Amino acid sequence: MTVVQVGPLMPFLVAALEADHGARRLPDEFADGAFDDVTVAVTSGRTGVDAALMARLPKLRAVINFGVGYDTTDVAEATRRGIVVSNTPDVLDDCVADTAVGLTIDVMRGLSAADRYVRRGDWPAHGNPPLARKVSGARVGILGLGRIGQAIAQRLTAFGCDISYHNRNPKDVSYRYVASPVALAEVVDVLIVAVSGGAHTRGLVSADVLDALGPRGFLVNVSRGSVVDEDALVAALVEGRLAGAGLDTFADEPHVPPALFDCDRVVLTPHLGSGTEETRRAMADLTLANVARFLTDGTLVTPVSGS
Ligand code: 8YV
Repeated sequence: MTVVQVGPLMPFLVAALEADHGARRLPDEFADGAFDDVTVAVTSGRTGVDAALMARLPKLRAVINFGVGYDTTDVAEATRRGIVVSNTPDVLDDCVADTAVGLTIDVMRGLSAADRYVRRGDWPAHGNPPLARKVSGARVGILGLGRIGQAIAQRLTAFGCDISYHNRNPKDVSYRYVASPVALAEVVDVLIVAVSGGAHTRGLVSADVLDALGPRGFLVNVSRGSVVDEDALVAALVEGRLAGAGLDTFADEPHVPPALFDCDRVVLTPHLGSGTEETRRAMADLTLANVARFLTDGTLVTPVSGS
């Protein structure tokens, strides 16, 4: 069986894949025609394996994804071809939820903006910055109450926040279910996006949802940039029709709309939700466990549903 890497991966994962499986990187390290041997592709949510690449890997049987999100891999096409797909659920829930809470506090309290204020020397020159908004007790809406959404809710419950959510189906939880994203945005101070990416959630946070949040509302996104109508978001922020946004993900990463660079009501982070040493190691371990299991008996430790 030939294992290959598709797209850039964490250095410690690359080292283990090379040492344990002799896994080289596609396509740069493979000559034309050498693709016939490939049976296992290890990739990340950043790159994935699309239908065109599957067509060039006729013996491919498994796509092992580093990351919980696998929207860059064509799971329907994989299923059609008898290719199984795995991801890395659970192990990153804490860190992504921590990031969501961090962005919520930062954008509502204006911490990063205040840091810039101090560094610019504005404090002695202009006095105290404008007042911020209170996080404890705020009305929080969570879009997507999966494992990460529930970890966010649990943390913000400890802040005394009033939690509502929208999900494809209501869950057996004590938080209030709201029937649509617009209706949810209408009744909260901050909307936190935690749905999975892909065709089913593309543009879910539409201009209408942003209007419903309104000039006192905040948006936090730790999911995928594709879930938000980014043009509508930029317009709402620049025109002051939204109070602020904490954004870890963007439509065209690593590119961020330049109009946001000068906007103090936005906190911008470079898709670092799971980016701690501990969690990335755990994700790499689970990725390697999936490779090992597949090579041993053809099954996966954490298959994605539908594959
Ligand atoms: C990773 C993520 O950084 O797990 C995910 O879906 O978005 C992040 O944890 C990313 O997948 C690595 O490419």
